[in-house]
Amino acid sequence: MNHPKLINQILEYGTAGFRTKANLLDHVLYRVGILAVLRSKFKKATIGVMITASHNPVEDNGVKLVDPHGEMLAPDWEVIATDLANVSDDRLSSLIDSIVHKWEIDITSPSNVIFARDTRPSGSSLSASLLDGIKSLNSSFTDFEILTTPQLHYLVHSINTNGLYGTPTPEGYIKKLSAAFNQLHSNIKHETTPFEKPRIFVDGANGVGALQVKKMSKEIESYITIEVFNDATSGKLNHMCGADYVKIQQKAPEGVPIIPYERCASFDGDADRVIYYYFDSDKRFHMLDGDKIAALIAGCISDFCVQAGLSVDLGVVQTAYANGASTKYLTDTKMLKVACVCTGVKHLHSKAQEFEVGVYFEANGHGTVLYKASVKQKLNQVIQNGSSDDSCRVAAENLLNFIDLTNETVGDSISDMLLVETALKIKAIDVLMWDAMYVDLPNRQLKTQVCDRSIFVLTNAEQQVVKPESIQPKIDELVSKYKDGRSFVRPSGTEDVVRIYAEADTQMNADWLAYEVSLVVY
Ligand code: NG1
Ligand code: ZN
Repeated sequence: MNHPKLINQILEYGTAGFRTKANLLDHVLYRVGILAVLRSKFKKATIGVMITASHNPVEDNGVKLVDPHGEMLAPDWEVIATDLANVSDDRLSSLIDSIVHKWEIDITSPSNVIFARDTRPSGSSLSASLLDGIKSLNSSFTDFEILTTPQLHYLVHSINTNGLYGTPTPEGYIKKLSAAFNQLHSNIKHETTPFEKPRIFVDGANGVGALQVKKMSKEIESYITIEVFNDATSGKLNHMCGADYVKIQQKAPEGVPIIPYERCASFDGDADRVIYYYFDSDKRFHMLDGDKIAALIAGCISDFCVQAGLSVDLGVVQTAYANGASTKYLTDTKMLKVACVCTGVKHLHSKAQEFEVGVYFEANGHGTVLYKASVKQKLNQVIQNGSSDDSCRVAAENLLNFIDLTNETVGDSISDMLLVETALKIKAIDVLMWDAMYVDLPNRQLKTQVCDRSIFVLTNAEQQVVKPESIQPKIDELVSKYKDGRSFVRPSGTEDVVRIYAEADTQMNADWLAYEVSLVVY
């Protein structure tokens, strides 16, 4: 038996696919290879497989499937994935037969699987196991080796649209984004504010994002200087650096110089999240997270639409982790529609699809923008009509390039960073003015281990506990003691913990509220 299952621990395909210690994953990767081929035959399309554990420690690894249009695996196949990963070796072949039978898969039809991995040392042997699984069903495949998660999503979508979305190569990805960025920046002219060429410090989390952003920076160096730190040459992946570290610790990563008012961006280990930050003249740290990125980008798109004379249905999708001040700013000041959904990209992505333009971001910096085809048609119409108003046409062109600069398949550190840089330039604002859009409510996120996190049943976009019944009244009581208080708990989908979130009028109060709530669930 190839890649025998040597552990009894049950692994579940969750929001991040399978994720655990790398040394427990060999048989899982082999079986995911088989799963990807079956999915490819079923969908009659190319399927992607990404080997990564994102922001988690370097000893962990994980694997997730990418569906034909670069989206997450459909929920009904998450169940199949879980079954395949956990079945005993002697029942594996009969389970495969029953999947083929139940889903009426033509096993003789062609299939194609593409895969890539992040920079984790365990990645190459896990990708060999995956390949054995793919080969066991004689599928065609391409190993793209080390890429960011969003690059793989881009490739899957590009292949399945025959290159319509972009040239289906890693170089095609760099070219598509850099061409859009250069075009936008050559269009932007500020008569009154001659901006210097901007500079940004990137914390690459010692991962794949550092390698890829260096390639990108060469293509766009006429308009921006990107200096990369924590660039995977020596430091440990995600250790004291990266987007998750910065967001959760609310402090700067190690390895990036501290220069007041210098814009800095931290990526995570597979480069699908980005968090901005800067220091003021007193060397005080200020963070601009996914909520602030969403506010900036949504505002910029809304301005483009107004200038192009278009009315579009634009909405912002958040989760309960969004800072209360950001929700208030978007609804009260910007008058935008805001939806709150359960944590996990698939929930945000599908809600965003309901809008003509759906901007979705998790506070942790994962997000993107989705555009309905109708928006692109309307913009092309404005350009074709040769509007007498030149600013109308320029705005339409700019928004079309903004769309091309967006990785619409999934959150993307590089693409999102370039969108932010473009929005700042277009609005002629610096990081301070961006930060001043609204003031974050002080907040704290904690996590705690519990005996069995599966006992938690939640409602209202995971903001209230239904079961165990005793918990929610206690949280409500604690929250009522704090000015501007808000708090919720939810079991993590990626770690064996329960997360606690709290915000309040002062940092001390947010810390206390989070601590007190953690005692309720402990
Ligand atoms: P869990 O572990 O379920 O909280 C975390 C993030 C999600 C999402 C997933 C996938 C927070 C609070 N949670 O999920 O938003 O990004 O990882 O990686 O940031
Ligand atoms: Zn990630």
